[in-house]
Amino acid sequence: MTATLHSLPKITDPRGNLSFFQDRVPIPFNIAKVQWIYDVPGGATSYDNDTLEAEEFIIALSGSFDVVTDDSITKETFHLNRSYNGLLIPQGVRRTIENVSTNSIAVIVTSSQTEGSNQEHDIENQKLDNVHGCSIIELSKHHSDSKGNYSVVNNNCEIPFGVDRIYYLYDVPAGESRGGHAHKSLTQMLFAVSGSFKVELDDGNVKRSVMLNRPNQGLLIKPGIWRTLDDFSSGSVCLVIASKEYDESDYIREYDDFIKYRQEKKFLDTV
Ligand code: T46
Repeated sequence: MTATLHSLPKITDPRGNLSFFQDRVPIPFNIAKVQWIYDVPGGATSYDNDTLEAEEFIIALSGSFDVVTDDSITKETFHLNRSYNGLLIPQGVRRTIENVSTNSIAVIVTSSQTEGSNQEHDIENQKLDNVHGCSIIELSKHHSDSKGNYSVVNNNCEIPFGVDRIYYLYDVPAGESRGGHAHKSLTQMLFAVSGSFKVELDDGNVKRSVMLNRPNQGLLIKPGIWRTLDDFSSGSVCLVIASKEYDESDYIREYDDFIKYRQEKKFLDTV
């Protein structure tokens, strides 16, 4: 089995670009672990896969790098430099990331978790939360002088839910804003893996603003919270780890409907 390149959807509008993938679409596995590599010194060689038992999907969210694969018969080099292309590494194939450009971000999604990472969280059946229930979670920043930094999220371990979908916002023009809606049941973590942006949270009563500007600092957004993202710095990338697959019927896109939804849901929670 050799590695293969896959194109991801690239949804372009005046607010920038959005690409996404989810469990088994178009990757052939369920997402178990997500890691991102950043602050890698230009030209460095970085990171082999830690196990040959897992499948991987690798994306250059920013900048570029080579992925050199070796299935013990053939060695191949893939140059990744587009946010909407991903490289699928099958089980049993060794890989190394090389020739990393300055300021690049590599995202590696894996089909198995880090051993021992099985802390369970229960976010189902929660009552409607307010903006103060949306916390900032600081992930460990694993560091090596020659290889840069990386952060890791395992399903239900570092974050309080299992990952079903990943999407990211990039090439957002200065002055544009994204979001401006709420979700009925989706929980998400937002990371500024490059640059910075502001997130305004609104539970219908209280508004709260959070600035994200560190690749290892994520904002947990619970269901039923209106969110708007703006003040994107140039070259910023918002990586989102989501608890469910894409479903347009989960969105509340009109603010009046959101206020009605909050009022009705609060009533139901109290009976
Ligand atoms: C959120 C903020 C932070 C898909 O087809 N699949 C996907 O996984 C996503 C996320 C979007 N789409 C489609 C739906 C729309 O036709 O892509 C188009 C743009 O989506 P939207 O206008 O919702 O993009 P944003 O940036 O306003 O909102 C997104 C997420 O949708 C939302 O969940 O919280 O980012």
